[in-house]
Amino acid sequence: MLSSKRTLLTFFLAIAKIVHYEALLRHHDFFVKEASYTRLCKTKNILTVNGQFPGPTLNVYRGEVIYVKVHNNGRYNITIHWHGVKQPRNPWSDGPAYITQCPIQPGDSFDYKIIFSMEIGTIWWHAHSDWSRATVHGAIVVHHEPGTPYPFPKPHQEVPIILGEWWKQDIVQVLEEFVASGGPPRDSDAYTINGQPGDLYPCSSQDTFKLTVVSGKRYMLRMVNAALNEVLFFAIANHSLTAVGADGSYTKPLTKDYVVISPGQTLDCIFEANQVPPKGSYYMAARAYSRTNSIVSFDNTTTTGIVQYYNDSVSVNTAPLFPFLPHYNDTNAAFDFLGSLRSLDPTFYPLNEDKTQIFSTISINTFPCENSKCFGPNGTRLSASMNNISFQSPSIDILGAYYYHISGVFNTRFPNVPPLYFNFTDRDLPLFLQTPKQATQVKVIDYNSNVELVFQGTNLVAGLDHPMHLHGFNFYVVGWGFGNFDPKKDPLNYNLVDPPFRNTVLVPINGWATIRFRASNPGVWFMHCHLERHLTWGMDTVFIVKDGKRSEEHMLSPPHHMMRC
Ligand SMILES: *[C@@H]1O[C@H](CO)[C@@H](O)[C@H](O)[C@H]1NC(C)=O
Ligand SMILES: *[C@@H]1O[C@H](CO)[C@@H](O)[C@H](O)[C@H]1NC(C)=O
Ligand SMILES: *[C@@H]1O[C@H](CO)[C@@H](O)[C@H](O)[C@H]1NC(C)=O
Ligand SMILES: *[C@@H]1O[C@H](CO)[C@@H](O)[C@H](O)[C@H]1NC(C)=O
Ligand SMILES: *[C@@H]1O[C@H](CO)[C@@H](O)[C@H](O)[C@H]1NC(C)=O
Ligand SMILES: *[C@@H]1O[C@H](CO)[C@@H](O)[C@H](O)[C@H]1NC(C)=O
Ligand SMILES: *[C@@H]1O[C@H](CO)[C@@H](O)[C@H](O)[C@H]1NC(C)=O
Ligand SMILES: *[C@@H]1O[C@H](CO)[C@@H](O)[C@H](O)[C@H]1NC(C)=O
Ligand SMILES: [Cu+2]
Repeated sequence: MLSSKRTLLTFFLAIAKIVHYEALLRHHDFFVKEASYTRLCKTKNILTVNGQFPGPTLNVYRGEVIYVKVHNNGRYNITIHWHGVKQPRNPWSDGPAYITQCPIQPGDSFDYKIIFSMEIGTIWWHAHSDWSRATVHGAIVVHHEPGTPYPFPKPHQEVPIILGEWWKQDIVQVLEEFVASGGPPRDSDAYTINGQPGDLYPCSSQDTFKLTVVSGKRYMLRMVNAALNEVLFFAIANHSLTAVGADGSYTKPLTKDYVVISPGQTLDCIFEANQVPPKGSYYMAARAYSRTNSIVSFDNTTTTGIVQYYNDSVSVNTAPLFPFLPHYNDTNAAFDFLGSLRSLDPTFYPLNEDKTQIFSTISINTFPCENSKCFGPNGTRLSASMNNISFQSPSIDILGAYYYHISGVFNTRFPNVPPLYFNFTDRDLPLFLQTPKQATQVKVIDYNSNVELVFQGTNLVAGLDHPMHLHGFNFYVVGWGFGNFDPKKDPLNYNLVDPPFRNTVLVPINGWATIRFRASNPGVWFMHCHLERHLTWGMDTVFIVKDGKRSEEHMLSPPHHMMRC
């Protein structure tokens, strides 16, 4: 009797635990397949995960390990990257095609082991092959262990807000046309909020994303910029936003009327439903931040969603109020927000000692046209580089080549400094500087060394803001500024107290940014501009972080199902 009671109790405890974890499954299946979607009055097939656009949100606890089996039921090669997940010692499941794996071919599957560590809040997942990430993406929400409070008042509801970019054309065609032309890509036709363009676009008002709120409650927006090529401003009319997290790390609360989010970045923002009756309804809206010269065009449309109060009879027939958004080219507004984010983490360490220092230019470039039919400036073919090396994607993955000692795939000569110092941000630069070298060059880094990397934007071809993303790490953004980096003066102003801890830094147009991280994660880690067109053009490199001495400082062995190219 007693024993059966005890069994029963154990049983109920087990049930309670199962129920608690039910929503947070450790094994997931992602079926990559085409599905038909209608946007902007036009129906087309897009690549999706499980037929959903945006794809499913993964909910996990901090420090968990989960498995996602990706079944490629589509027509194209694909890989998935877990953006912002450090994957300690496990580059095998990081995802970028030909960097850490061969793509999953149609009909095949691959089981990703995703190792979470210190990430908290919102990060995301997306395809990392060709331009499939346009529609193959979704949020990852990393929750606290049960019972641990947030470092801010608990929101009433948490809502994913995934910002995307939509083309009427098939994205495979957009990419092919772009590569063939040598010019810039065709601009997108719309931005989207949770897959919907919103009612400023034709045929879209029916399905505009709506968030119904209760007066007096607090809401947390779990925001991802999944757009391919544009940094975005976002705001909600009459409601300020308080950022409390960025790129899977808490920030000191930062309250603004608008936020800025680059491709690759995530933000956790809280707003209060604080309007008094008649409460009305309010647009949330996003549009591009794109400052450049006339060579670069961009999609200047605006996507909207609606914040609607419960039980509000007044607003049903009145137009929602529109928020203030800074002008497209308002660099000061963009960096007023980005430059004010501060890390909350009290364990910050400044990484001052024994630094490996790298100074890398990031540039748009041109090649002479091979067939006199190129649409870059003056008939050239556009390109991009870091330290004048335009990264050439190999046909055997770099991780496999490194692990199995296959020579001829890459070399380790990525330079610590640019080949030439010039006035990087000058208005007029000589044309001979524009042509880069093409190569597959990586940077090898000792285990546990402190790395300091200064990105210097240049005004070659067109100065632009570049969101630079590093796999395998978050880094501290200790400084940034406009113009040329001054190695004597600028380090004196570094924030070595509470710099933001990010995985993607927006380097200001014709300016610089300095990041620091400890290379405590052995493996092969891609570093690239998260504007998809610049990634394709070669604004990329790879860090190989060597194994440490002890076995627990070694890269894990490849899983037995790892495919080889
Ligand atoms: C797909 O991946 C395989 C394996 O790497 C490769 O041989 C093939 O060329 C790829 N196909 C395309 C269309 O890129
Ligand atoms: C909302 O904001 C607009 C413009 O920013 C302002 O004119 C209006 O008074 C505000 N409405 C409320 C209800 O706060
Ligand atoms: C957007 O760009 C188009 C084409 O360049 C232009 O005609 C239009 O005026 C622009 N709209 C806005 C709101 O700037
Ligand atoms: C909406 O109004 C109904 C009826 O007055 C009330 O029962 C309900 O609680 C209200 N809902 C909210 C979310 O305020
Ligand atoms: C931004 O655009 C406005 C309107 O097109 C223009 O007047 C202004 O000079 C631009 N500012 C910068 C910094 O390019
Ligand atoms: C570099 O170029 C900028 C923009 O043309 C100019 O203002 C600055 O004076 C130049 N710096 C030097 C050192 O020549
Ligand atoms: C990049 O390298 C090419 C080829 O060596 C050279 O022509 C060009 O001037 C270099 N550009 C810069 C900015 O260093
Ligand atoms: C195009 O050619 C003209 C004339 O040679 C030159 O002034 C201009 O800088 C070139 N532009 C680019 C982006 O190469
Ligand atoms: Cu870029």
